[in-house]
Amino acid sequence: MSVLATSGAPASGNIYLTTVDGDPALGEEGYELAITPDMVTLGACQPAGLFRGIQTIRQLLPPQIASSTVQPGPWKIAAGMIRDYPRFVWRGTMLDVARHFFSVEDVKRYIDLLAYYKINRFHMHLSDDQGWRIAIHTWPNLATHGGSTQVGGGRGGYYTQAEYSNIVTYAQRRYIMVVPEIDMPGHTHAALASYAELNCNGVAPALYTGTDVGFSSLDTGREKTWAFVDDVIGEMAALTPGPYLHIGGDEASATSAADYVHFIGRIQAIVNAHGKQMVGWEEIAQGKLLATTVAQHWHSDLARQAVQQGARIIMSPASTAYLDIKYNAATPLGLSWPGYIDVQTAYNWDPATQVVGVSEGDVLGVEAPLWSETLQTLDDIEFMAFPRLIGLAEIGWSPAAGKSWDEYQVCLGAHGPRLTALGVNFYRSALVPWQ
Ligand code: TNX
Repeated sequence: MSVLATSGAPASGNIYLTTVDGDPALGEEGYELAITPDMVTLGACQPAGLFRGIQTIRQLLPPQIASSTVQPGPWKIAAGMIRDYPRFVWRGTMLDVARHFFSVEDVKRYIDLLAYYKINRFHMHLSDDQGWRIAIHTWPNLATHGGSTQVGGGRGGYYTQAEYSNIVTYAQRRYIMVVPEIDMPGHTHAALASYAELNCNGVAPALYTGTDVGFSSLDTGREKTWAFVDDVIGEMAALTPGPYLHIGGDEASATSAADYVHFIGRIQAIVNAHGKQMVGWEEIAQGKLLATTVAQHWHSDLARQAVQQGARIIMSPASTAYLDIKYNAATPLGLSWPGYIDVQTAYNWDPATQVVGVSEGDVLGVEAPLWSETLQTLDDIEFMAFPRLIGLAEIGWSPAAGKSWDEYQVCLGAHGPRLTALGVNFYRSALVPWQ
């Protein structure tokens, strides 16, 4: 039986949550936990802090508490005091729903797992050459035609705006901000295949189901393109309660350098006109950036140029933070273009020392992208994300000073029974002493 009561005078035997007289130094997400033989008191300044602290309580209780079936207990928790707050405000992961499409149910399940590890940003890669995954009312063919297939030629899919909003609300209730990405001016083949008038030659190409990159581009000199961009950004802004819209901007090798710079400047103004801050992959630093714009580092030193323009950086180095990269040569799923990323590599890096000229104060936070060229099911997602995403969550939350693989691997090993109880299809890396 579970009982939730509201009271200013909790009796012993309870778990007491309060934001009354919360310490402002804890910030938005920090919390204090006092566990005595009598009761558990969780205090925070903001509701988000209580939510994060509840995840800690869940993780302090025995692993069986996470089971979906009724367990006998007893539910013991060690006594002690915890004062805890994050190092970075942006602790994210990205899911590519364009190369392969994932259902609302699968996405919600993934969001639940993100919440358990205090991830607070969920970046959705909603469009790419192989698929357009969000209904845009002013350009309906994007979803109905552009979303109709996926890598390998299977049936794709798309979210209606109501379904998408449902995901956003679901995440919000877990204090996770959804950051939508519409990738432009490259990675736009699905859009070009959906509307003839977006193409230089006025002809819509056939849909694409391979895995090449860098071959498509919006025609940046065409006014129809700008009507399209403004409509899409406008609808996405209306669907987005958070301050950020991600415009992609990566691998635009089919766009000339001059057109690219022009494109970034103009789309940044459009994003701002719709009341949002632009986020883009670090290539956007070739354009003129506003200080409110955020660049996402993945594989070059362009992030430094973004910092020189006053922009802040999300650190997603492909060689350590990418969840779609194989753990090792034997991993059945994933890619290996930046090498392999075992569980130790995924944990052992520091966002403040990755790129020369990008230091702690320039870094908004960290994000682990999961590209889905080779991933088709929720089981596949879980296998690539877990346990590496836990390392990313740790990098984003804990101070760099206390970092130790020797200690971390033991803690991670203790999460084995928890992941099992949660039903997660995780990779049992031989580097980890699983319990
Ligand atoms: C590079 S990372 C890409 C994606 C691919 C990914 C595969 C980035 C901004 N672009 O288009 O899916 O590599 O790892």
